[in-house]
Amino acid sequence: MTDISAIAEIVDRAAMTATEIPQFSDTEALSMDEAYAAQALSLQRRYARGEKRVGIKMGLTSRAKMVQVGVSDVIWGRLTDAMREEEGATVSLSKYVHPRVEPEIAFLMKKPLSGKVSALEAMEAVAAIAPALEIIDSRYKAFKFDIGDVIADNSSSSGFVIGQWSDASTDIANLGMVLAINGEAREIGSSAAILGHPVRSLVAAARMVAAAGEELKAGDIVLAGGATAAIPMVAGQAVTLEVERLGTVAFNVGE
Ligand code: OOG
Ligand code: MG
Repeated sequence: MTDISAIAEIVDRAAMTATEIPQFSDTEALSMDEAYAAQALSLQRRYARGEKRVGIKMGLTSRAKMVQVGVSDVIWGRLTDAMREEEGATVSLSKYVHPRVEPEIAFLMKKPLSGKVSALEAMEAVAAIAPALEIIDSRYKAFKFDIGDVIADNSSSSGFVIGQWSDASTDIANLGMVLAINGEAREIGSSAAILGHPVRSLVAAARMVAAAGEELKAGDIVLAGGATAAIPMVAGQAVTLEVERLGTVAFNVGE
């Protein structure tokens, strides 16, 4: 039988100490249920150390992301206050194993949401929308994992930066997104790459948290998932995301 609490401790320690670990699937693959149970338990360990849950992130909601990591199911993970980096901050590489950055859209919830909801119901629960950069850092060697591995590892959550909030009525169906490094465009995409429309990611989020007995709460942040492939972070990079209509969000990569 798989020891879920032992797995939770391994992934928690790996994230806390920025140390890489072998994939569980090298020896015995985790089922999705086991992996989500391990993720939930690993987050309990963070909460016990004083971190606060601030929302969730959706993952593998675009083709580009699925292709990059070779996993093609939508997944989710939890965000805590300790993962948040300020807009314009210099983010130190020392906290991470082999971080990557990817362009996202963030929702701020004004009402609780969970279970089977329509796109309209989902949008009615949104207070604001912002451009966002997610810093993902798989704790597995060579950034390689199967679906159970990545879910247990909190879906590679490790950092995020949120730009200025815009009105929730902003049309986000097909917004140009340009991820630039040191002023040079490196990944170009559209918000439509996120499940056809980012609101579908929010609909999926409501359904998936409900399956775990949880809900999206007022004040929660929901990251909709990377619209393009992620870019490895290297010291000295100035990372900027410009989203049509929503504006820009940026940070610098330090040593
Ligand atoms: C898994 C997390 C995926 C996204 O936005 O698709 C994710 C990974 O790529 O390590 O955050
Ligand atoms: Mg992401």
